[in-house]
Amino acid sequence: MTDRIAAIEADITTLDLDAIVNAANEGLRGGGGVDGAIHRAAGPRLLAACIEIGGCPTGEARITPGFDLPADHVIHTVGPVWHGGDRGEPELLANCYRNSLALAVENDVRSIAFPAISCGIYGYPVARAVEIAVREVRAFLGRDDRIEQAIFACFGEEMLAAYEAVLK
Ligand code: AR6
Repeated sequence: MTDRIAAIEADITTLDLDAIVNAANEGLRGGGGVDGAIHRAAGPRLLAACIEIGGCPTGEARITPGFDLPADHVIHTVGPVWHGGDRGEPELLANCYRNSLALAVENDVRSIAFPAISCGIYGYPVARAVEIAVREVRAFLGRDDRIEQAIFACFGEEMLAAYEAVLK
């Protein structure tokens, strides 16, 4: 069970998996952070596919091809903006992981990587977000064996340490 979930220090755009998850915004129009990196690496067809989809409410997920990325698919999910924690942020963040994984299995995705959704521009406290991410991915993989590998792609040593503290 534990070997199906791992945290590694990596630029998520370099990972050759069935899917990588993007921490997008509701407009699905690209942006900064990991979203910008994914759009740059996937090429302009990704933005065209996102425009076609139209948008994605916070907590939900949408799927596109990976285009020029090594990954076959991009699952775009929209994390909550942190407002202090009493505006449903924990549940919305949990929904990002649940809905991304549900969409993954619907699309025969067996290997997937997540960035630390909401932990950058959206300001979610890292320790709290990591706890939710690990809890939700563990719970999903525990009840569904179709995901063979789930990776937390950490940008920087500090983020890796935050995941390792919760995973062990
Ligand atoms: N690989 C892995 N992780 C990364 C990468 C990368 N290449 N680049 C950044 N990170 P953020 P959010 C980490 O801000 O907080 C965008 O403008 C980063 O260090 O990308 O959900 C969207 O369009 C941080 O730990 O996402 C939205 O408007 C984590 O990814 C908004 O930002 C998430 O940081 C979403 O904000």
